[in-house]
Amino acid sequence: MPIEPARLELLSALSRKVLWLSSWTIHHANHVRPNVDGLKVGGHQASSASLATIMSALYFAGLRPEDRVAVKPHASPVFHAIQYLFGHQTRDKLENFRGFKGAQSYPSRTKDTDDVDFSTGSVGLGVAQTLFSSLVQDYVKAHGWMKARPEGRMIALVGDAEMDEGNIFEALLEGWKHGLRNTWWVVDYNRQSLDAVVREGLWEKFESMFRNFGWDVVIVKYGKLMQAAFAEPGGEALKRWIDDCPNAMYAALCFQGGAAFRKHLTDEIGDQGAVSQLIDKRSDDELLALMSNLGGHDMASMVEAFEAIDHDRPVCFIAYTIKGVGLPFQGHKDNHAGLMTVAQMEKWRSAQNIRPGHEWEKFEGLSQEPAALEAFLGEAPFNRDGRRRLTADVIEVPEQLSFKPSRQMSTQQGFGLVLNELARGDSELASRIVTASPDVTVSTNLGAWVNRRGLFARAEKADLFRSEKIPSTFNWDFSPKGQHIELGIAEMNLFILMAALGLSHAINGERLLPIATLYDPFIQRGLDALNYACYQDARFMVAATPSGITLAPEGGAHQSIATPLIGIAQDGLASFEPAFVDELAVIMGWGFQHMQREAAGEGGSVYLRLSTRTLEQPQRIMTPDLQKAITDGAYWLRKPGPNAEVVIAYTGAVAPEAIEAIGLLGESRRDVGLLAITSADRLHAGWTAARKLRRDRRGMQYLSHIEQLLAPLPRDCGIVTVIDGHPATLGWLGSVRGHRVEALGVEHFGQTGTIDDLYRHHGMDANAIIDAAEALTAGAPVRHRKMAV
Ligand SMILES: Cc1ncc(C[n+]2csc(CCOP(=O)(O)OP(=O)(O)O)c2C)c(N)n1
Ligand SMILES: [Mg+2]
Repeated sequence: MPIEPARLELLSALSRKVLWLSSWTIHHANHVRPNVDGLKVGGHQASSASLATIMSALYFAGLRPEDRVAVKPHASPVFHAIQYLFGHQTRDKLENFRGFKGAQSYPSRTKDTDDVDFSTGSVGLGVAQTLFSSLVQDYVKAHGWMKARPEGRMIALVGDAEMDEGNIFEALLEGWKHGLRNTWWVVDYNRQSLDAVVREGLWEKFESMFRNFGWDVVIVKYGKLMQAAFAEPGGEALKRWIDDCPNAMYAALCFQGGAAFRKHLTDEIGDQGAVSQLIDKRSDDELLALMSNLGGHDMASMVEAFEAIDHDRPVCFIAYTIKGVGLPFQGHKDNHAGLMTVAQMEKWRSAQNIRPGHEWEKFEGLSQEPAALEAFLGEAPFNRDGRRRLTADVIEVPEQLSFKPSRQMSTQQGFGLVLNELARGDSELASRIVTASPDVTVSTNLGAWVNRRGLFARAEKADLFRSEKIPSTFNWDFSPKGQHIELGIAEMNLFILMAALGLSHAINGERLLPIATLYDPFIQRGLDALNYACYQDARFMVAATPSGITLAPEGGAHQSIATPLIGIAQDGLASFEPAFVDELAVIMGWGFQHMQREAAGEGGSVYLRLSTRTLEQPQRIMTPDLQKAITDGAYWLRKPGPNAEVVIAYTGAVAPEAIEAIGLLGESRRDVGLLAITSADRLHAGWTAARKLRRDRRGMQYLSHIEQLLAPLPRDCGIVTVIDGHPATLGWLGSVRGHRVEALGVEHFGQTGTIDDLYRHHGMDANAIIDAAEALTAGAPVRHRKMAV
């Protein structure tokens, strides 16, 4: 339906205002704000201008409150300008764009105070997140939790060069498998990236690819001015010229202006007849206005394109735009970091009737009645219900999670047993757990959980092997009530799905407790998406198994060395590497609570680094004190005496080697102690926090957990640390109280063999631990473990 003229006028005025405010925000940050040294920012003015009309069409007309948007990173100033007009962003924060606590360079859910649905920054990830968020909405709906809430559309504003990111293609494939709905991707087809002009004909590739994956494709190429000109005599030739014009040439002419267009058009299609007339009857300015009236800059075309969609199929809009449209560097290939000079800005300001000192006023320079504009903004469907961030109640977690114990177990097995126990029960906790795995469901021990809880799909699909009565250990039935989401082998998808599931409380008002399983080394394959999920404060649990070299004959390609360091360094992720299953059960219980803590600075996601190595399990009562020590990161498995000469601090699957070494050391070294470290990450974070607290509040006596544990050790006691991972993970322990440390672990890839072979090879068997202890202590040689035969 054609848009009413009065509405179009208001929308166009607001869109011009958005372009002004976003450009002024960047200009202000660079030229007006005091102390701008070092804050010179480009990368925004041109990239933002590209989307000003499209985003105005969405936010002021097309969007509904339940819709959710991922805005391409460099359109952040446009987003903030729109929020400012809505009254959700302050002038103060705009004036402080990119400054400390100011509006963020890239829209951020956690750091911006206006209504950001999905953070963006690392290109490609926000795009995929909309797809997975739509699947999560389907999940919530199928489980009967949508109540009266209407389905929202998940919308991404995508840069054309952003489409180069592989994770988008991985997501597309997964979306197709799951019958994706309610997802719109609007490609800002300005044919420019950061460095260059994009390849010719890229739109055709996009079109066929999206159609292949079951998407509708809407191409918005010509604005209304263009369409009207095409209908004039000679218009056909003009259209043909536009279609044939190479991207780089079109961009260059947009930069050069109306006269340059005139010269090229006249030289190439001028006919002394209708075509020449079409060109000649326009002034240079009019000709430039016509030639830059691509669909993405034409309010009426964009609103009509959005409003024409009356179905829930996924849609890709390819909207033709000019990077930097309306600004002096429009179309220039170097414009990504381009900034208007003060003189250019002055000129542009007066052209828009904006008085000096009135730049931030909402309706300055617009001829429409402020009251009419204000009323229009208040009635915009998207803005009607105010802020759209939802909340959900906390799901209760039992005091202790149980599991069927046996004397010999691995932590990976234990993980399956804890989930199996949850799956057998009917707790609210179990009903809110959603698992997902990139094709390693069974090999990471999720099988028992999936057998009981089933796989998720919007439509029932029975396991054919079961219906054919062919014996199989696993029940692979899909249903809308299923609680496991089957994914193909793409770890990026896994973590973006975690980001989507782990924000369900804020987006759908329904809390989910997502658990991802994967092989530990492949954390690195999905690392940017994991980081992205944490950056957005999504809440999830990752069980990564098998890990380290302990997977031994499984092979060098699957060994992980760096992941314990990732566990320490990744913000928003509490990392654990338990040795025993009773510890794991405690950590998982704590983890489900941690995932739900939402007070400022509290809570987060959880990473469990697990192992396939079967260990003799300790027979002990789990006391509250022990529970707390496990989740704080460490406890004495053997308490050192007052004159301890050496202690061994171990993490994870190397526990038997540490225990054996301590037994042998005890014969000739005094008061030896054995420290079980369940989380180097929590220990380190606690230590840092305590030091900061003591600095901030002088005189405060508070000691962190690791400081308390190490406090009784004599000054010259040595510490041997050992982990199946990089030795730096625990090497810092010596700095806590000034003890000397020998840090053992893995620094080189790839050797395969038995666990004994590899522990010996990497110097982390009992003998190596003893050697390290001897290097730290004086005294008689220690009896070594028998050499392996
Ligand atoms: C993963 C990642 N790599 C690189 C960048 C740096 N970067 C930011 S924008 C951009 C190019 C953007 O081009 P396009 O998506 O077409 O957006 P436009 O600027 O044309 O609006 C690049 C390479 C990034 N933000 N994220
Ligand atoms: Mg581009």
